[in-house]
Amino acid sequence: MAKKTHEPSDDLPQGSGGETQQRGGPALTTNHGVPVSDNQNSLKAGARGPTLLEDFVLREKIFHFDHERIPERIVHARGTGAHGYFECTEAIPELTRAALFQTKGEKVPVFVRFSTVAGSKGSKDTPRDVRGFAVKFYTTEGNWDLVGNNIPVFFIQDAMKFPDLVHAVKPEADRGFPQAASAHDTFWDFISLMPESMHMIMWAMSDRTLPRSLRMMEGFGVHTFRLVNAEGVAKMVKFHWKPKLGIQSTTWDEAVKISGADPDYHRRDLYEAIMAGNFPEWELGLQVFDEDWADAQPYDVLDATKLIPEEDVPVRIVGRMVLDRYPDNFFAETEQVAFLPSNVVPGIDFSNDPLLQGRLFSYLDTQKSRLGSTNFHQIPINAPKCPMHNFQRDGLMQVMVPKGRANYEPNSLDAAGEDAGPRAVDQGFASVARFAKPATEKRRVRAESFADHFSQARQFFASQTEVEQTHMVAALVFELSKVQLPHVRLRVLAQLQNVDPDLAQRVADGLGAELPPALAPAKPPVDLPPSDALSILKHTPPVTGRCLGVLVTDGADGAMIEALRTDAEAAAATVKIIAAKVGGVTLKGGKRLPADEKIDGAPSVLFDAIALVVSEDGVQPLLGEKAALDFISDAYAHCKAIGHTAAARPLLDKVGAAPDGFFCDLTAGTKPLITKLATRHWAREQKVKLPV
Ligand code: HDE
Repeated sequence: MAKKTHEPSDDLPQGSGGETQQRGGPALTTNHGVPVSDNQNSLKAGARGPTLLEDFVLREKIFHFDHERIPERIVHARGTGAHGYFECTEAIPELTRAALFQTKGEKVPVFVRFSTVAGSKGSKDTPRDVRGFAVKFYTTEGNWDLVGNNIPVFFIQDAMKFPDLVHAVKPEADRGFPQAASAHDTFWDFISLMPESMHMIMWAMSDRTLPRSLRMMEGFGVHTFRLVNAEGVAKMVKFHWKPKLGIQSTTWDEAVKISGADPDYHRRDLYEAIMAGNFPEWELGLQVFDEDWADAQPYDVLDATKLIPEEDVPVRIVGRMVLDRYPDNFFAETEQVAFLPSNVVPGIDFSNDPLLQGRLFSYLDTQKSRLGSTNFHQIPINAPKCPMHNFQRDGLMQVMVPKGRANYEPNSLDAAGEDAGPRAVDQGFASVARFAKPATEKRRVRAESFADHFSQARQFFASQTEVEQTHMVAALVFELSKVQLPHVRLRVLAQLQNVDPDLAQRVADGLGAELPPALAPAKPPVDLPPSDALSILKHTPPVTGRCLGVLVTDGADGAMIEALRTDAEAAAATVKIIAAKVGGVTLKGGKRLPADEKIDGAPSVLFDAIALVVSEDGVQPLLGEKAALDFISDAYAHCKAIGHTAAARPLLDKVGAAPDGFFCDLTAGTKPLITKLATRHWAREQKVKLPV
């Protein structure tokens, strides 16, 4: 007996099968514009018969789906982006003729992509890793891409070593793990054999690789570039991004726990900030110097493992960047954006840095395998916002339709009244004619001036506070504990001896290893003066942009919660309400307060400080709830400010949280807690003995 077809009936909600959904919106069509009448069912020979090959609607839909993924980036695969603008705050025509720096107050659109380096696209946001900080400026004279990192130096000096570095840090070739982690044999094996990496290792093992937020990290162009003015006079330059919110990091224990609680922590934070109108902002700064000055330094400015201390060349602020719009579509914009360090505009030029020179090839080349066509520049996110004309033609996925027959040059078609096409112009991009240091022979060598691998590594360590130094020791001990080859561990220790014997000894002690003698350095290091700009904790960041987690129970004081909210908002910080159930609590007086999060879904690692607005009755069930106790003990261990009511005392006692200067009695006022949102009481670290 033939089965009946399924008719829309009351056992199914609208749109769940069989029927066409009735709602507004444009007509659904195929990719070729044919209106589609049924988006629920394939075309079959009878209700239970085979699907027909003729069903072009189904075939097109599945065909497109099958090819939705594109290769992820070789490095920096995981990222998030935002639109915004760059505004020139100081015109510098004397330094550069770049259009975006000519007039104070002039703005150009930008697109920024932040990324981790080692992990795959689907990895977590908070590994210990360098962060990419890539900015595309859509200027009136073409796109300028400043493709930098949140650390001012790099692991290697020559592009020749980049594939080796990346192979070493990525999951090991035979076993396919670890994901998004440098704590394994092959990475440290490579590092221990590449003393030039030691300066970068100091940065990587510092809290810089554990940013609290993408909004709270610096950015650096890393290489030395050049600025060229209208007269053709060139100066050397390093680019810096300084975050308005200051620099802040999480602790290692927090980063590990955040990756479980919210693997999207950084992208969510950026999204929420922009959606709430709290637009992240950075200042663009320049360190400008000339070649004579560069020649007089003990390091080579063409060596990307070296920085220029800000005490030697102050950072001059010339602009600001505001990110005020989240992408409409992640794939179309953030995934398809293609950054190229070779994208410079008239007025900006390269240096001979051998790492930069290699990058000038790599990024153009990689887009072909990632985006599949030489026409990737036509994708809207990559297309310049100024006129673009040339004689390049055709290729896969060409979407422009050039008119006429002028696809070569020179031509004299204009003599016949035809369009002859574009022509090169005097004011176009022109390379600086002189090499920084003229090369006279073709040679595969490393310049002698690149030989000091340790002085700046030592300077970085010496510039940190004691707390930061302790974090670095702990990071090195953790990473090397994951190294299974004992000779690799020992070789790293031998390299660390050249950075700082005390650091090396502390790491050896942490590993339970004998400290081996120092490996002979290519050039003996010297003691450079410490630089405060290299430390995070020597600077106090503003409260702006921070988030307070408020744990509430039934019977809580609604006025206190309101006061916390008002004070936080006045300081441009936010508040999230956490309760046993997401439905919320009944406040003293009977009013309902909905919660933003359920207690075990929002551990305190997601907040900058916590407030315990609990009642005496409400506290009792929490005393037996692990998630509530962890909420408090973690906030305590991570040295965060804790605001509380008197009723919260038993909770604090139960987790052994002994009051100190970062405990705030909320009955005495809510403001003191808010002022502590961006700082930590590091002295607690000694008491808690947490892995830092
Ligand atoms: Fe990259 N790098 N890189 N890199 N890099 C890429 O380009 C490469 C280096 C950086 O959000 C790739 O489009 C080489 C330094 C960022 O899309 C690839 C060398 C710095 C991003 C590539 C370096 C960076 C990339 C992968 C040594 C800091 C992400 C996908 C010669 C100044 C950009 C892609 C985005 C991405 C090559 C070294 C930063 C494979 C060969 C130094 C922020 O082309």
